Amino acid sequence: MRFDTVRETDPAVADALDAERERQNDTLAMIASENHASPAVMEAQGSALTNKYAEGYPGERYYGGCAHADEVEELAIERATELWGADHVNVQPHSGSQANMGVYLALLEPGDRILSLDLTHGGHLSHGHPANFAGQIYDVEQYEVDPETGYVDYEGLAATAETFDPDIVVSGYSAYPREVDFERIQAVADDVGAYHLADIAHITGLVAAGVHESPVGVADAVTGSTHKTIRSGRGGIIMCDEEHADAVDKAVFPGTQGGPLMHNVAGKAVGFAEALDPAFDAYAEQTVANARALADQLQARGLDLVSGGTDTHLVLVDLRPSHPDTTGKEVETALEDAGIVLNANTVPGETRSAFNPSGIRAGTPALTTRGFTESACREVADLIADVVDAPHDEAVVRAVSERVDELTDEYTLYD
Ligand code: DSN
Repeated sequence: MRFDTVRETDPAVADALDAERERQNDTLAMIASENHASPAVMEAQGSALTNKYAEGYPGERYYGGCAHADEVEELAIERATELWGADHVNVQPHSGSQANMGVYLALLEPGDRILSLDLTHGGHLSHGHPANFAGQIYDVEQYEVDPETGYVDYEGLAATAETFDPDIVVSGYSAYPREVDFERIQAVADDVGAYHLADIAHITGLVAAGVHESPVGVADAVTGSTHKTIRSGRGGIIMCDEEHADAVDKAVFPGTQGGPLMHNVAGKAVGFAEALDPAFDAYAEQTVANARALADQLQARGLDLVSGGTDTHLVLVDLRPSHPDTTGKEVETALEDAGIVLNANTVPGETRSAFNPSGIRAGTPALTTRGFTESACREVADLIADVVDAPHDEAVVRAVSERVDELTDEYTLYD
């Protein structure tokens, strides 16, 4: 894709699109929620379905001309059902946050109580942060990770559930490197008569490949995003038992959304088919092996990891013990100058601000898509550690940048 047609009519946008493709080719994408979709997924997302309104569901649309929209949505549903094994799937949410909104609308009343993990401990805005709709519409209490271990404090969660009496318990996180014990959280929800929403936005691909425990069939509802570890078209998904199917569908449309983004649903369908190929299971396993290699080498270089390692696709570095005067933002900026793109992140017990926090989060889904294996990830850990040790040393940043150039040439992305 060279954006030749866009260039004829809109060179300014074509320049930006070309530059973004080059940026992705020439840098290491280590934002844990990002991945590189295949050319087939991107082509589907750029298709004529972007023009189509298809309010409703296959076979029951409010507009005419939906035959092909129906075909595509049915394929996405069929493939998602095969990947995750849910009774019912809704592929229309525009994003993971929209998927969560749909579940809340389906299962809760305004003012009901949500028990979820604190944002600075790895949770997500849509789990009830005061700046988010969920924190404004619902009554939110939060649980935390154990400050000693960095693992979810399951006992604290159970104790808070006893006193708070939530209507829903939310599991599944955005900056949590360890396997989530969905069965244990379900038991807490059962004890207090609450629903359980498992938000697997980050780990959809790991769950589909069987390298992380699945909450499907355990939790009342499972939400996810479709472009992270699962590497399909951009957007969200909801999975649930038949019991909640009708309420979930009505909550997505007409409850919280209008017309589905059918071009993105097409991208989901294409990406889900790719994920059904056995090669995807190997990809997901390699993603976790790469994150472990990254974690081991970062630790060998003296960096402190929340929870001491990872079971997933991401690591969370707490800079305070090893580099008390260096902030996550300083490291993020210096690494971007060197061609390694990750994000500054809050850490449990955060003592700085959300904009300039004490940690960095790094993930391996996109590097693994490029073909990186453990040895290359260990080298990337060394490059990151070099910059963490000297974020303002131009010679260090330049040396890392030169090595990144060699790595991106070796592990090619898009032609
Ligand atoms: N923005 C995503 C992440 O980086 O985790 C979550 O929505």
